[in-house]
Amino acid sequence: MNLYSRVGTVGGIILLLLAFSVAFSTSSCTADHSKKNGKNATDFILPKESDLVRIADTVWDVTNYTVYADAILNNKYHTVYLHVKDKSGNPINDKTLDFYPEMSMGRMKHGGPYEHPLALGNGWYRSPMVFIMADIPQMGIGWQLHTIRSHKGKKDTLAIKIPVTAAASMRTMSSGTRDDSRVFISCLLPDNVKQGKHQIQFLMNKMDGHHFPVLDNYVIKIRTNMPSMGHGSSGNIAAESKGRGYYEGTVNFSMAGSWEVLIELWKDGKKANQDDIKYRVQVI
Ligand SMILES: [Cu+2]
Repeated sequence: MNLYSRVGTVGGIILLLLAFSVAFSTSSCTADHSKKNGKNATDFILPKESDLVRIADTVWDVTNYTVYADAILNNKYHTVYLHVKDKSGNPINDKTLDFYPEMSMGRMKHGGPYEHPLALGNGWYRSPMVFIMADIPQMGIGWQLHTIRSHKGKKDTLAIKIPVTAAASMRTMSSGTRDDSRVFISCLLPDNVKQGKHQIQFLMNKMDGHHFPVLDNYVIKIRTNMPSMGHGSSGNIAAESKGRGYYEGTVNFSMAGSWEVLIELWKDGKKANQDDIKYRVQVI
């Protein structure tokens, strides 16, 4: 059974708490901050503010911090941006700036998959991240973006509240696996897509205490189903590793309507996922 698809039910929350209390008892993050590995020059293009959604705004130590994202934050994969300016509106480019997402659920805290931010220039920083659950009202602060600045060898952390609501269509699923225990598979497909063939991308991470290392050594097999009509489609191509935890394949929605994308995680020629993994897609 899939714990993370059942958040919202009391049973699901209790199971989640049990799972997290085991998983998050280890020490804090000491990850390597190698920020530019595997990046292309085109990765540094500045975002257009008008294309982004403003998520949060705060002032700290006479500096303005504004969080933006590709969309209103849901419990799924997002691209998150931070724009840092001084009081006069001048951009602040700080090579030491770092940030990471963390969810506080009362007595318990956990993170999610993310990459250390890439400094784009002009005060902009960008990181992909996966919110593995939505905020739960009445249970702790919820998700925050912890932003770290270093001055003269001293580190300061600013926690910026970033609301994360439940996705209309689940895009981040979890499953037990044979070799990597619990993994998270985020499908990057939007809720609605046009009829026809599409590239389909996934990000795959395992959960290792507070860390969510990427997994590159799987093949993600893809099948489709149209529940109302009892058929699938041909022309689906398994998603192969592209590095940094990303996979890319092809999915074919041969007509309009409600579809399911069913995936299997294969490793060393064997099916490795222990839970069913299914994404719902509305084809228009
Ligand atoms: Cu949580």
